[in-house]
Amino acid sequence: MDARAALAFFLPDQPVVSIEPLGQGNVNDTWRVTLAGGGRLVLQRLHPHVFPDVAAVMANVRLVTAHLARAAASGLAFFRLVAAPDGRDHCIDAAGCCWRLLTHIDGTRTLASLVTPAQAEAVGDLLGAFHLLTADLDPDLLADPLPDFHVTPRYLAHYDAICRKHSRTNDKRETFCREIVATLRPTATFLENARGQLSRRVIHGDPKAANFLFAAETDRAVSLIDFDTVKPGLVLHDLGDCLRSCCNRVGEHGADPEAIVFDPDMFQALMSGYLRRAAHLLVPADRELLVVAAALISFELGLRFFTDHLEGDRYFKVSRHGDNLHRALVQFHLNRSICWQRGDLERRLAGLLP
Ligand code: GN1
Ligand code: MG
Repeated sequence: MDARAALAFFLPDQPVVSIEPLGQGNVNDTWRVTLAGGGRLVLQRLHPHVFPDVAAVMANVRLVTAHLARAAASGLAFFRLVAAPDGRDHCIDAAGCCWRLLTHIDGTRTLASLVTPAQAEAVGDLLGAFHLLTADLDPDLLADPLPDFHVTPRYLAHYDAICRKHSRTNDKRETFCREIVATLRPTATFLENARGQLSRRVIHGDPKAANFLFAAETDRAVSLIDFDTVKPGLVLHDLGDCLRSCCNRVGEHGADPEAIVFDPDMFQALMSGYLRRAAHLLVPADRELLVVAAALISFELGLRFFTDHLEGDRYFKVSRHGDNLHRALVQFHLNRSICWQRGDLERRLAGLLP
């Protein structure tokens, strides 16, 4: 099925003016659809290998979007699912791919990476709002479409299995990655070992910079998108992922991985936005392990990119072989930058806490 055929399923009688690729997602395919009346919608095809349990993903998206619909009054607007005339909100094509249609949030823009502390503060504020708005949603009502997602030791076990299958090359960058993984291996269990003391809740799962929508003309963050990874998890999975993404001003594809810096001013701004709204959601162990979580999620994502590179780019989209190796280097250098600055970051965080 192609995008036009999928649209005909959802909107059988609506003339479509254009269908253009949208965003830079690493996994799914997304298009912006413009209808004859000028209305816009977002069409998506889920990656069948990454999301084998489509029913679980769709059940979560349905539950969370309905829950967030109450947020309209708070000045935030979240997308909704658009159903076909027969009421179905997704369809599976002959190749086994899932298609769905979403409302478009007009008057907004995305940023592949953040550049100003004001943007980071707005993101922290919105992530806090998302956690508050979903605080009364029992995490156990959600399905778990990706059971090992953010369980770092599982990614490490998979990496080990892949290394056993593939012989080593002499590529210096691959050697660097292997050494980093060997060095960081003991840190992989840090969050898993502390699970009992950490807040478990509904998480977004992927609150990277590009998943926040900003108002077209200002640095106000007005929406959070991409709910495929919404699931029960740790608040530190979300904060760690948001920090590793938003405090890296050159983004995940930064030209020179060795020059990647985790920006402490962006960290302070993001956390001040989050804490102003949602400080009471964090327990003492969440606060103690926050900087560790940012370092760990950087390591984890680097490990995921590097493993996918070794496996032949089966999970993350690439334009050429080597893209995942480059992305892995960026995350490993980011981890180093966080570790070098840990004392300063923890002092800054302590200064923000009530
Ligand atoms: C993937 O597909 P996208 O771009 O929303 C990945 C995230 C990573 C992110 C890094 C389901 O997200 O975990 O943090 O790339 N999503 C999945 O850009 O694995
Ligand atoms: Mg995502």
